[in-house]
Amino acid sequence: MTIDPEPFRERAAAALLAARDRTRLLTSCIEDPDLVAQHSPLMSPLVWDLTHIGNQEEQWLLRTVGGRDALRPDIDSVYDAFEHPRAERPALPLLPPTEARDYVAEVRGRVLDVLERAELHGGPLLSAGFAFGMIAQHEQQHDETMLITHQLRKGPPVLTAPEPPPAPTGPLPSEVLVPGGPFLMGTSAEPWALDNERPAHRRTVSSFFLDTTPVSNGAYQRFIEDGGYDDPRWWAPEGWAQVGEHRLRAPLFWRLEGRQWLRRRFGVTEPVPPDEPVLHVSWYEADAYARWAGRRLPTEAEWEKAARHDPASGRDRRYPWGDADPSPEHANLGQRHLRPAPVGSYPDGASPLGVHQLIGDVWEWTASDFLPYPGFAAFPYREYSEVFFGSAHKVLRGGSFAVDPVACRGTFRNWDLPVRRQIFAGFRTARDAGPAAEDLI
Ligand code: AVJ
Ligand code: FE
Repeated sequence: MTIDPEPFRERAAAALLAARDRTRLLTSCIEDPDLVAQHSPLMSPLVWDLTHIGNQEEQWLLRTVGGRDALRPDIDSVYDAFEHPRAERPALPLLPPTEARDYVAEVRGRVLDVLERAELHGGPLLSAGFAFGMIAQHEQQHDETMLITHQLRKGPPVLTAPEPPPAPTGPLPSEVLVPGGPFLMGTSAEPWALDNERPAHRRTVSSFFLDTTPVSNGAYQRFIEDGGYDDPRWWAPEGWAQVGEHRLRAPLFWRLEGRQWLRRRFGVTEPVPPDEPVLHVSWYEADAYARWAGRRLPTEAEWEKAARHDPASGRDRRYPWGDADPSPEHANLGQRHLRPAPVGSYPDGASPLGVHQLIGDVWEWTASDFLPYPGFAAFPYREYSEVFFGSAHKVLRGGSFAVDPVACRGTFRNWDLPVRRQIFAGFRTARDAGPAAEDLI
């Protein structure tokens, strides 16, 4: 007789497997000394991320959910992100690459055994397999972090991927009117949504115009050439200070050769493609561009309404295209390509109002601070979200080409410091529609 497995087990095993394939790719394409080296003080050595992935999996899935004995309790503290800031991690007694690989493989073997046949513990942690979904998302998030480290690393290219599909020809309107009114923000239904996305609650936004696509490199270049980096009028005071202190002239990884902008991308130096969403700008740069353009960044609520609300049915869906899981026709996700796709790509992923590329390509900076929703409850640990709430961090939405579908939804919230430039972030702009627009609706 076979035991009837709970329906989440297959999905959980597939999500863990997909994450591990990617982790293996990112940690096997360079030699061991490059795994141990620190390629930027902003990042951990890759081998720290690798073992941290396994250690989190051991703590949550093996010990808590599986009720099994600890495998390596002695290393918990070395791989606790809160005990050791990134800059200090190279000096820690890290497991060397071979031991790190053996450790994560051993944890995974035991976890799959737990998943397949054991009695599972954990109450709400296990509802719809949440703990497994959380750990698969955690691994994918560190895979994106490791991809950022690869981008910062000097040296010849080691990663390859096919080019994204070309954008369909034909001009799109530059902006779309999103009608004001209430919608349901956040979720209480999505089984693997993280604590900061919960609970679903009513929000009302006024009518606003939103860019049809993310801001392109070509548009951003016009800001540069118009002296955007020389004019304090466009900048928040802290942003202007960053421009001065670090002599910013352009997005991270760009440099001018003669009159041409070049960029470095995963070890390749190439001309900046004008039709691609701009990448590697800080919140301050995004904010300054928007002010220069006579516009502003959208709030987080505006972004989510544009991405989820279907005015025809009045429903709030999981994605701009509806409730179906993302496919390669919908969005540029999952490191399938090593760059954003040209603006106007993915017509099948557009929202009912015709907003493109809300999901995938580039994380989009929003105007909003990272704050809890009404009714927020930290789950399962305060250090995932709660300790970051406040005015220090800005919210990013939509996910980049480096985000896996398991860690990407219309409700998903990312956050970072407004000075950050190494993350795969761009933006789009908005403007108030004003009372006159109510007549257009
Ligand atoms: C949600 C991307 C900001 O990488 O710092 C990883 C995700 N949390 N391990 C981060 C996370 C714990 C987090 N971000
Ligand atoms: Fe982590």
